[in-house]
Amino acid sequence: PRTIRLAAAQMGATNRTDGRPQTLSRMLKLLRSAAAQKAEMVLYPEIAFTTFFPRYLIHDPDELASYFEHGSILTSTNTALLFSTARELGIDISVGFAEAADDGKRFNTSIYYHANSNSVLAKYRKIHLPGDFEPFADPEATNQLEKRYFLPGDLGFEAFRVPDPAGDREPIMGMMICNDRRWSEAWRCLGLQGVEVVLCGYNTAGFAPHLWGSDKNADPAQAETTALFHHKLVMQHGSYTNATFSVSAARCGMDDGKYSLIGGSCIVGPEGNILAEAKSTEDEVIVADCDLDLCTQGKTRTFDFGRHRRTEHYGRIVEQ
Ligand code: CDT
Repeated sequence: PRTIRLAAAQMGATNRTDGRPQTLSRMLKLLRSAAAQKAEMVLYPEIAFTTFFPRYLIHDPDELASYFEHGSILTSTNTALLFSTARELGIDISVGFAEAADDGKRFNTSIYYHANSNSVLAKYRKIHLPGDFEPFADPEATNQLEKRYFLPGDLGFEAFRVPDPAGDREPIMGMMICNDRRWSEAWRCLGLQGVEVVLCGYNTAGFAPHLWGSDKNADPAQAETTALFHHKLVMQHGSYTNATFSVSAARCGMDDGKYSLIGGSCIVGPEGNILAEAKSTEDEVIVADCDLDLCTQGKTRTFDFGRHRRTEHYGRIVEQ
């Protein structure tokens, strides 16, 4: 078996006023917990170092800039400690953050940090940006202004092999970010590269009727249940139909005492089975042992793409 122990570090409420040191110390605590449980890789949520700021219409450029990471994520004062600690503990990290690139472009990004080589092995920039450019007219609505603050990712869905100095497990991994997980095309692009572990951090609103286009008078608890159902549905479906493990990590809880985000961080196997699942909507680490060889069954039988796909009929998928 090619078994690796994977973890998700779910993060609970993170408010607009929370200082970065406070949030970073929570991330370090989660890192130590994952390492103590002998996880070899831990996934953090989308935009993990701050609150989920795309929900606010921010006019002040300095405030907006404060949510972004500028320069090298490995050495910047706001983030360096996470990576140096991961290196000391010998645990890989995948983490999401708002990226201010050197050319001035801004992306919703995640990276894979490889502790052994102290390097960023792969970078992904979110492709499916949900929500709107303009805020809703209703001041009570929860906004999702990702189209305002980010450009669509320009790096594609590139799988990558993670070196395994201790052995020959070398998992093929791929990253997606939040809304990407709802799109079968994203999964298939990774699946076609033989992906064995898909990593996906997310911030998913619970009760937010404007965003979801649902009834404003709906029961908030029922709306949360539906949002959680859709999250698990796509993680399990994507994992199964691409014969891959997946790890998802939520930023969740009640931000600013007002904005609810679902939990439900989970690790899913290649048959679509849930192997581990968060119980709370707070800071929590989940772990699972994942034998990558279990992907072989799906990849060589039901979802052997080379033998069974009928691409001559799929043209519409890539038409504009
Ligand atoms: N962060 C993110 O991508 N959230 C979206 C919300 C959808 S808004 C209708 C998600 O797909 O979970």
